[in-house]
Amino acid sequence: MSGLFITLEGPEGAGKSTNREFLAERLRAQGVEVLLTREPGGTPLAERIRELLLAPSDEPMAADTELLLVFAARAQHLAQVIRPALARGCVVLCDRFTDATYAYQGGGRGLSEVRIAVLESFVQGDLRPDLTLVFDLPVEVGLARAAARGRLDRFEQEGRAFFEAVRQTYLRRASEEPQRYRILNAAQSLSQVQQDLDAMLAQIVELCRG
Ligand code: Z5A
Repeated sequence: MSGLFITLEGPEGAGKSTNREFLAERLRAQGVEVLLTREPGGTPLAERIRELLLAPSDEPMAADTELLLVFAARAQHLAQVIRPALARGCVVLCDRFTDATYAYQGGGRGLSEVRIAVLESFVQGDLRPDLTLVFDLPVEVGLARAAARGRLDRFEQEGRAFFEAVRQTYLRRASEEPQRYRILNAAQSLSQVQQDLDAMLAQIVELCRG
């Protein structure tokens, strides 16, 4: 078994958190050693940076500050959790990673993708996910799910155009590199989404076994 890096991505309320547990359980049942983690966060220090990123504040956060905080948390997460787990041969299942930076800070905030790519190389070197599952759904469906949960975080307070740009960035990136991405229709019922994940399982286990 060799280490494998799988990321879960998608706009608001797409069901990543709900489905990451499901996928981890399915993989463990196949004898795969899975480490479940998330971004921003995944270590105590990176979780503190997450709090800074998500908390609504009277002082507007500059887009560059947001970008640098995201990558600062990522550098810590890579050093403390992701790289050591991959070196041990684990399958790392990560809820959001750098595709989210391209989608939110690039698409949503309008920051240059070239600048994001520079930071990506600086922080990650050559490390990229082996497989990325994009949970895709119309913006209004995702926002309704997020709103039903109650209090909105700093990102969730953005408008529809922001989330449309986020969604379109994910879809564009997936179409540019189809061998890395799998798109799931996350607007379906949860049981249907999980049937679709089950249908991909054999392929994912095959990848895990190298
Ligand atoms: N961010 C960034 O800007 N740049 C970066 O580089 C990174 C992140 C890494 C935190 O991420 C924020 O950080 C995020 C982007 C930014 N923006 N926001 N907000 P997060 O992943 O922790 O937060 P999130 O995207 O808001 O998560 P989420 O809204 O919880 O989405 P989710 O995990 O995909 O959904 P869920 O919690 O599994 O499901 C949401 C609700 O829908 C829940 O009540 C479920 O029971 C329900 N649900 C799920 N699936 C279904 C189906 N199929 N049918 C019906 N209901 C469903």
